[in-house]
Amino acid sequence: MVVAAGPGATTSMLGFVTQHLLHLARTVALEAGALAARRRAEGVSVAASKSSPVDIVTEADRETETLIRRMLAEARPDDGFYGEESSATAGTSGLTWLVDPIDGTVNYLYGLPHYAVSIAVVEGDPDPLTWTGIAGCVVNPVSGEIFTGLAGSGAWLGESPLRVADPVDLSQALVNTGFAYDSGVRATQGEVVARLLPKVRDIRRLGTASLDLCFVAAGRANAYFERTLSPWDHAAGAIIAREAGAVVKGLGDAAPSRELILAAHPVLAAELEPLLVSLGV
Ligand code: LIP
Repeated sequence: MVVAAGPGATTSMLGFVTQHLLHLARTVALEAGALAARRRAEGVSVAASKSSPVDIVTEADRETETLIRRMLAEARPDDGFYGEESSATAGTSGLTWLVDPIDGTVNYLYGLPHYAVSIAVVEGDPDPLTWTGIAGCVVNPVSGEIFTGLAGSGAWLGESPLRVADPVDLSQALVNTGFAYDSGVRATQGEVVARLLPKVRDIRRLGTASLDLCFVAAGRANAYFERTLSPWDHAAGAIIAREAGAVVKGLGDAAPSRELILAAHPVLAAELEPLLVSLGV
């Protein structure tokens, strides 16, 4: 990992730099979360729809991303930026910030207290097939929960270390998933879930991918899978889940991407993936 620490950088210096990146992600996520919660209390309306009539953005999504972008640019002007609500900017430092200002926007619109600010920094381009995750932070401003992860160092909820749940038999697994904004894709995803349901303990559709990944990290779910996610939806949560001991992958040897993200204890993932494939995921 070459984290702009310069030639001759010692391990402790790299550790210091990556700790600094995590601290920055956390500081910015908390400030952004406070803004999103304030706007929620003031009342939220739809500003526009994006890929489909149900894929909406609110003014608060945009305002929160503007705040995050400004704070990151002030602290690290040479880094790249790739956020859900604004145009991407390439950097010169070799690092890129992946930002979802309000993950779970539909929950946010309906006043469901389950949405999050998700911020990650990766080495390389904002491409989940090639990037190296360095640090991630996911904040739920309503619950006050702060999930963090630092590559090679661990994952935490607040100050408490996170560990995935021990593997269970598939029939005992609580599985989180989600559905796309495209109604045709949703129809297929619904059929897969209908076939999966009798084979697992139960399904949870909570509406916020970053928190779904953190819940796997915290043992609040045994597994999570979803198709059609964007890089900003899973960048931070994937680092946190991996550092808690989960495998976070795509199909076969692929990295997680729009095609599929699957997160679970490695033993459970090895059983769940072929089942999902056989069910037509
Ligand atoms: C959402 C994800 C969720 C998925 C939704 C949407 P957004 O992200 O967190 O898991 O099911 O379709 O992609 O749009 O709220 O940032």
